[in-house]
Amino acid sequence: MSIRKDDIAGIGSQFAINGIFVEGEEVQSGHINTTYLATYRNDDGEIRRYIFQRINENVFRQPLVVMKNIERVTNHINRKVFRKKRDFGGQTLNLYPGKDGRNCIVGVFGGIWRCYNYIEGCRTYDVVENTRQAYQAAKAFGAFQDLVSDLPIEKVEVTIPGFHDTPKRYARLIAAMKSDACDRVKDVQKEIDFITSRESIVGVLVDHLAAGRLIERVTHNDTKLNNVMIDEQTDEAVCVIDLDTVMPGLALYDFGDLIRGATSPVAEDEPDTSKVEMRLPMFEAIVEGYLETAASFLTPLEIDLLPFSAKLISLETGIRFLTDYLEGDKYFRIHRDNHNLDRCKTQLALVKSIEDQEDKMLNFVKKWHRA
Ligand code: GN1
Ligand code: MG
Repeated sequence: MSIRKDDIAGIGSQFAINGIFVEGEEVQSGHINTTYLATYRNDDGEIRRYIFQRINENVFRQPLVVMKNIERVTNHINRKVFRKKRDFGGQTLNLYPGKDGRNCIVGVFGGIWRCYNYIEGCRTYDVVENTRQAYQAAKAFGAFQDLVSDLPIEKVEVTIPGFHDTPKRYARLIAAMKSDACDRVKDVQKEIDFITSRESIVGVLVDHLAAGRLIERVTHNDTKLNNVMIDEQTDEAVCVIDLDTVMPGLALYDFGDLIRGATSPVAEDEPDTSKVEMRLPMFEAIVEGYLETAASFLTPLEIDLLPFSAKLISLETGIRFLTDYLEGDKYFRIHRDNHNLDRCKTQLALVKSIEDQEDKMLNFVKKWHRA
């Protein structure tokens, strides 16, 4: 549901922000929440912009817990960034409280809303344009993991159980296939065959975790390229956004998702899958950027599994898109018919491209590791 400009002003009046409302517009970003950009003018004429976001309660069943996680993480990061004057681009993500002092408000038309500062002079990219952007994005997500590495894991709650539990995602796809609620299975046999022939890999990371060979850390869990604000002039990553899924997770989920989102020359929903490719130079740039900020806390097994995680998270995301397609497009927002199916197909094409290059990817990681 889209809301009117007056309504955006009404939402804004519930937050503790100064100035007079000038304008507001919806921002098309992300598949889950609804986002608005609002402009305010202060008494001295200065223009300030804010992001208002309505949390999708179908996806985030405990929005107040999501907000608690975000508040903890942003406070933790901002304290450290200011204290150490560490170069993190100067701008950080801040939550603006409601006038009642809480970290979110209940909107006049319902829903849970939060307000962030708009990060000025930056933009996001859906498709990576060069290796510098890939490197910068990876460095930013590695820095994020590093900054929260001393935040005790029990301070961050699980808001979507089993979010990156690939076997659970796989089981849900099989269930969706069996019930075939929308009579769509007949159109996706090729995709189903592709996925089921890879069943043996879905449990690899959760098995390592269960056996104690991998440990949970505070992770971002949604490291899409467009969740990094990149400085328009310098192409440097300034700030990581979209902290909704910050939860205990594996560092490898974040790395894998980065490769998924920042190596292909085309968007996630490209209808022509022949254009999809995991480009090795982008992979190498991401490894270098990520390890620059994350190598100090990663274990040798985590480093060895970097290429595998890229394959697994791409497969997992393909599974999720296909499941949603079979269930009737109830989770990811769609903008056209078969949108989730197109998204699934690009993910599977990416898995294939990764498989074709997995040896080279592993060689690169090992070379870096020895250096
Ligand atoms: C969703 O909200 P957005 O668009 O950043 C999803 C991610 C998927 C991604 C695929 C909470 O992210 O897990 O990887 O779409 N977020 C949630 O594009 O499910
Ligand atoms: Mg998101």
